Amino acid sequence: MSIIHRSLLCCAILSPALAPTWAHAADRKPNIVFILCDDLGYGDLRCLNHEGKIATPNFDRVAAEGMIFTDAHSGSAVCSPTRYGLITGRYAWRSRLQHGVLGGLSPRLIEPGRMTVASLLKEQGYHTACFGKWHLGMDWAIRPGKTVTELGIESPEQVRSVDYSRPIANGPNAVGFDEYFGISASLDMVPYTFIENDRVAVLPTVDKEFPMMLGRKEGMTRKGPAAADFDDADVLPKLTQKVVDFIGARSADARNGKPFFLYLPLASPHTPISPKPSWRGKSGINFYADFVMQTDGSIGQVLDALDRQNLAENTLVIVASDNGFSPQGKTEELLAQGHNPSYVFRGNKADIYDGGHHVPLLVRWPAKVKPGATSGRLVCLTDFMATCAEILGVELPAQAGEDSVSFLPALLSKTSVPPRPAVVHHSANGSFAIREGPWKLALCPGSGGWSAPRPGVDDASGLPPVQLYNLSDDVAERNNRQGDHPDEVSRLTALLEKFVSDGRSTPGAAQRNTVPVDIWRAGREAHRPLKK
Ligand SMILES: [Ca+2]
Repeated sequence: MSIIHRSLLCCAILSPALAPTWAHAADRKPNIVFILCDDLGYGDLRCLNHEGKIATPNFDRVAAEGMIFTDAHSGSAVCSPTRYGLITGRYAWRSRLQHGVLGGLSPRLIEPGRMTVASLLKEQGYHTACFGKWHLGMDWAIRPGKTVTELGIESPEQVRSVDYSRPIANGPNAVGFDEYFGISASLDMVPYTFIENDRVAVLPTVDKEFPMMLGRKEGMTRKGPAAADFDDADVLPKLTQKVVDFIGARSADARNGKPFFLYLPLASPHTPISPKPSWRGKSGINFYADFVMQTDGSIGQVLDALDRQNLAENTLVIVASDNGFSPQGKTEELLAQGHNPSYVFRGNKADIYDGGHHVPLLVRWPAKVKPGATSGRLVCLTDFMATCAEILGVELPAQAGEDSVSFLPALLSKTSVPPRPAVVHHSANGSFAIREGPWKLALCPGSGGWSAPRPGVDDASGLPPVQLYNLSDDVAERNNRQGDHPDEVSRLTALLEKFVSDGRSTPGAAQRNTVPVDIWRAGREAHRPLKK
């Protein structure tokens, strides 16, 4: 896919004070490290929640040495669709995946030929690597006569459908990553074995399952094929070591004009919540809080590795979460200690409420970003792609990054940063919301996810079919203003309909969604009376 270079143009349109710096920086592309935590709540980080009760010195260090975004959102309230949006710059609800998540055996979700952040950066001369939880599907060798669920978690019997000894097609290597090491999906999904590029590292020869939270009897992960030596608690340390080794191995090239892009989608603090023995009890709260602390420790190891190699100055480090806090971390136990993992937001993971998708976003880039900075800019994780493109002075083609808006001007603390166009939110059951300025319109009567009113569980037929909140005076989304502001409801609905029909929410030529999109489906279903 061709990319229009505009480095010269870039210098011409920048302010005179900035142009010489940019001209120099054009020779020194930054290394880029994106650390995506799994189910980490906004309120779990001390730097974002001063009332928080979990020590997070390394997250706090990234914030202190860089910029905090206080109004950042994942493209979805659950794992797979957020990852799709992060990697492609396009909302996942334009893809085949209209609700829920993929399983560990699901086929590839990213459409063939679609540009990804990795393919973009590879084309720009980067060495690209992904270490961690993929959860975007890959084409396993399916045994003759067998099937796996295409757009959801496989059934228990389908775990036997795959010939694990054969290569896997269309995984991370097929969408721009030179190197891949990790697990195919969430750590509570089969198969329990590492994958190195297109092969399982160790053949699964036994069946395993793990406690959803260490030491608790109330739930286990899905049972299925596992490598004999695979242990859930080893995943975070192993991924961390991989990254530390990678930074060491790539440092000479990185200093000599071959920068790296490292995408590190951690599997923590998602279930199975299994901190290593050395972290157990550290928080004094529960094993979830301990696991957050261990995740923080891993981030510290990544930062230390960059320091050791003298790469920190020109490495863009971004830390975020793929969705809000999951109640698997035991909300009541955390609240009892005065720790609200969802901060002041309503709901949690899976929800259309902000607790579902209002996520931490911390960015450190000493060469460019002032330390201790805060931005209230509305950001979506889909914006990563356009941000990378602007850093490199390239223009995205019309058929890439359809929902990606660069936040580089905010990072550089430019004084006149145009506001971001409205952001579309999406919940686990496929409910839509649109947010512009203080207004947020949700096209469903309840949470669209796991908190009350929960679709299919709580009867929402007596509630208004839509919810309109003014977040400037109602950040907790308690006062539905849809009846008072029908004009806002109409305006935001029309804007969302336009984003859908245009196949993009950014300026540019209209594009096609991969499948037809019905923005009312999930809300309509949730608004029907429950069957007795
Ligand atoms: Ca997640």
